[in-house]
Amino acid sequence: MTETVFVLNGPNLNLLGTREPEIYGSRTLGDIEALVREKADEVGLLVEFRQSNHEGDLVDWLHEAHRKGAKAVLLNAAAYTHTSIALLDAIKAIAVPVIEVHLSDPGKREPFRHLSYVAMGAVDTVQGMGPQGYVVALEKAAAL
Ligand code: CA2
Repeated sequence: MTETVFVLNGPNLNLLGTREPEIYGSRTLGDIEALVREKADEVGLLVEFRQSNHEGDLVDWLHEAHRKGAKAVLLNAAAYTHTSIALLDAIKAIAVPVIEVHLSDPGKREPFRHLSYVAMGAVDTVQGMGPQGYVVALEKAAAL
């Protein structure tokens, strides 16, 4: 049976490629999805690629990944990374390993981005590599 990896993206990431290219690059979330799907085909994984601006959607999708027996979740929770105990609780509540992903390196940015609730539950973090970080995270998920 082919295993599935959920790739979940948080608020404002739907705007990628339209603003702040000096921080997030010029590629769109659709471009990143294409990169992820290419790697998934190569390593024999299915991908559920989603984005929401709503915290509860991300919580629901973490539960869904668990219910459906996903192999892993790649989670770029965007700003919710730094605020959401609800996401941390969801990550801890599910048996599916979560790999945290960020395009930028939040640790090298404003102090309010240095705390990551997601990291407290994630098995690994890939950050500061731009879109390629999603590919690296998928390779890590494949190896779990
Ligand atoms: O580097 C990342 O991937 C972040 O998760 C991006 C979040 C930020 O709050 C995190 O600290 C680090 C912000 C995503 C906002 O996306 C935009 C897309 C286009 C234009 C402006 C923002």
